[in-house]
Parts: sequence; structure tokens; C-alpha cells
Amino acid sequence: MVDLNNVSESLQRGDAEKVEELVRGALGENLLPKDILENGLIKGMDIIGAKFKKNEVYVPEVLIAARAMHAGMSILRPKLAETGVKNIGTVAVGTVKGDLHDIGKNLVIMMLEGAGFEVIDLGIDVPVDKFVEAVTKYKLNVLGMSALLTTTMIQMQEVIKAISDAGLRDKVKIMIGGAPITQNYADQIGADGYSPDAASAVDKAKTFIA
Ligand code: B12
Repeated sequence: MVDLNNVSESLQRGDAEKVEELVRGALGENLLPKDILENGLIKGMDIIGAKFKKNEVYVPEVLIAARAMHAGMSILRPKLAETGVKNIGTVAVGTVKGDLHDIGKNLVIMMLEGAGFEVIDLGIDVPVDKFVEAVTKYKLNVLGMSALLTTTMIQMQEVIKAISDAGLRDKVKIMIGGAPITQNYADQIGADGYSPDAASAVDKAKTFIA
């Protein structure tokens, strides 16, 4: 019997091979993909995230845990799609121009995918035009922007302005995040929402499509 706590613990150790093996095993035992995701992978990543905030683990540990999460997700993703976690909305997420930080963005993407969103990863260092283009190209419900630098967060305002100028502001909900971002800042630049972490980003995206 695969114990999902082992999935969570292997993920926290960053043991990608073990995570893959346990996820395969759990699927073989007919555990629900949604349970494996929530009680194994996401649980482990949540614990790492909380420890990171308290400085109990550092960036390398976060990175290898995220890699293990990816490994588990690669096995789980097709099954999630099959078992009726259907596309509940389309979201594109990118890190703004000048900014190369992508660990948080990737976590947000993984959590959104796990919750049943179709997610387009726009990558890092994304220019304003590419965000604007994505709105119509992918018929987005939600556009997410990430920034980790105080010098790049101002790009978010540029993107929102460009989307308004293109006459698309009422077509898409915009949510923003990253360490220097606050609800106050989101209000100030006219974003529809802000989330401090990946789990609440999913809740926020769900409220937009409800
Ligand atoms: C890892 C890291 C790097 C790595 C990035 C690797 C990578 N692939 O991402 C490297 C080494 C490349 C790097 C480079 C730099 N970095 Co750096 N980096 C960090 C560090 C240590 C951790 C960031 C991280 O990954 N956190 C973990 C993730 C999980 O958290 P997160 O990103 O906050 O994401 C969560 C939430 O914010 C939210 N979220 C994130 N995005 C989004 C998006 C949406 C839509 C939503 C809803 C939510 C959301 O959900 C996420 C998951 O819970 C931070 C310090 C810190 N404590 O934040 C500095 C930090 C961000 N870096 C900093 C600096 C200065 C730099 C450099 C300029 C350093 C230099 N002199 O070269 C360069 C800039 C490069 C560039 N142009 O981007 C400063 C920024 C200072 C500031 N106020 O602007 C920080 C704060 C360090 C410091 N204390 O000085 N960095």
C-alpha cells in the first residue's frame, strides 16, 4: 500500500525518482489522482513553502523539491485529465520583463494545473506585448503576472495599461503575485486580485471564473 505521506516526505527531500515511483504505485493501486495530488504532492510542497518562509530551508531545497513535484506531476497530469478534472478555465502566467525569477511562478502554474485549469506558461522576462497578445491568442479567462524585484514590479502596471489601451480590459481578469507585491499595490495599479502564495492563487482564479 502506498502511503501518501511518503509521497509528501520524498518530495520534501527532493527525491524525484522516489516520488515518481510512489505516484506510479499509487495509481497502480487505483488511488484517485486528485488525492495523490492534494495529499501527496501539494501537501509536500506546502510544507516546503512554509519552511522556506521561516528560513528553515533555503533556495536549493525549494528547487529540488519543485523538481520532484514536476516529476510526480508528469506521471499524474495525463491521469488528472482522464479522470474528469476537466478544463475549468484558461490561465496564462509569466514573469514580467527584466525579471528572471521563476520558482514561484512555476509553483503557481503547477497548482493551477492540478486544480483543473489549462495553463499557458509565458516564461520569464516577458515583454508587455506578449502579455497583451496572449489575452486574445489563448482566449484567456485569467492572466497572471509574477515579479520578484521592486525594479520590475512596475512592469505590471504597463501591462495593465497596454491591455486597457488595446480595448481588452473587460475580456480578462488579472492577478498578480511575487514577494514584493501586496494587495495595496494590486489596487493601486488596477489588477483584479493578488495572492500571497500558490494555493490562494488557485482560490482567487476560481472566484474569477465562478
Ligand atoms: C532564488 C532567487 C534568485 C535566483 C532565481 C532562480 C529562479 N529560477 O527563479 C537567482 C539566483 C537567479 C536570482 C537572481 C537575482 N536576484 Co533573486 N532571489 C531569489 C530568492 C532567494 C528566492 C526567490 C524564490 O524563488 N522564492 C521561493 C518562491 C516559492 O516564492 P515566491 O517567488 O515569492 O513565489 C510565491 C508567491 O510570491 C506567489 N507568487 C509568485 N508569483 C506569483 C504570480 C501570481 C500570478 C500569483 C497570484 C502569485 C505568485 O506564489 C508563490 C508560491 O507560493 C529571493 C529571496 C526571497 N526570500 O524571496 C531573492 C530576491 C528576490 N532576489 C533579489 C535580487 C536583488 C536578485 C538579483 C538582482 C541579484 C543580482 N545582483 O544579480 C538577480 C536578478 C536577476 C533577474 N533579472 O531577475 C532580491 C530582490 C530585492 C528587491 N527588493 O527587489 C531578493 C528579495 C533577495 C534579497 N533579499 O535581496 N535570485
